[in-house]
Amino acid sequence: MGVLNVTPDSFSDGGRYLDRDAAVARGLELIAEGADVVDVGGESTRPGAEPVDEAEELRRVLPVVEALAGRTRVSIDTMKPAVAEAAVARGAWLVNDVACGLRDVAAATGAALVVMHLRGTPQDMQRFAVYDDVVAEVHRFLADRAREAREAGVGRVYVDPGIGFAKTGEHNIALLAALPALVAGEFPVLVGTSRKRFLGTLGRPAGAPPLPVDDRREASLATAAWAMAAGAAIVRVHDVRPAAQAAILVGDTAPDRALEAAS
Ligand code: HH2
Repeated sequence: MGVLNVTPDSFSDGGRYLDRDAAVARGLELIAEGADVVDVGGESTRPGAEPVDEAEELRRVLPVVEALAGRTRVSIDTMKPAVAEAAVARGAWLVNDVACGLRDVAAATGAALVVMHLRGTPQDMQRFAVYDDVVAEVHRFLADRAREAREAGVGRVYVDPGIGFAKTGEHNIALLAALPALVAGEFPVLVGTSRKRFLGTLGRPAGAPPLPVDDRREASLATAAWAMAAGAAIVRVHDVRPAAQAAILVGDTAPDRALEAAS
């Protein structure tokens, strides 16, 4: 899954694809690099991000969803029911529900759904990064929400531990280490680590500032490869080409594609 943020303020690509044509061109580039799904978002969820008005979010994402939907599977990354509904009406296949509020839209429209773990809102979520047992609590939350979605009539439900959402670096690492247990559950797993802050702190002295976003690519790829090797069905990444290569290496794609790539 390639990330396409049609926003001025996303933490790693904010402002680069705010223009419709630039966003569509980037979406086509992600497909050419090997993305099977393009995740279109019009509102940043980074810690402290400013909320976006519904009309503005619709204006940002709908033309991009519409242009890409005929060419690949499109996912809509939103917290607003009206945005999810309009995007599905324009061809989106998946509702990426980062705030656990869009189950009924997916059920009513027939779209697939991602249930992601989050506490609070992007504005205040880091205040809630307190757990007795982060793995048990997140896995239980996901299983409960995913079963509810299935019972509400959603046909395909993915679960996502929400790396970086109301989590410390230690929580993120514990959840990544526990991916095999999540994969062993009932629902296919989606994981998004790409360029996130905690990757910039790995191996750094305590108190040192995290590495800048552009220096988190190697750790992003390492975690994507780990997630695929652990059996994640979808990894959400900004840098699709290396992740697609890693998918072949870990045998995540059909053997004939791996063979083609090797010849
Ligand atoms: N992470 C981000 C946004 N959406 N969706 C899912 N399912 N899982 C994630 O881990 C996830 C997500 C944050 O990354 P990004 O889109 O790059 O930044 P921003 O929220 O600032 O637009």
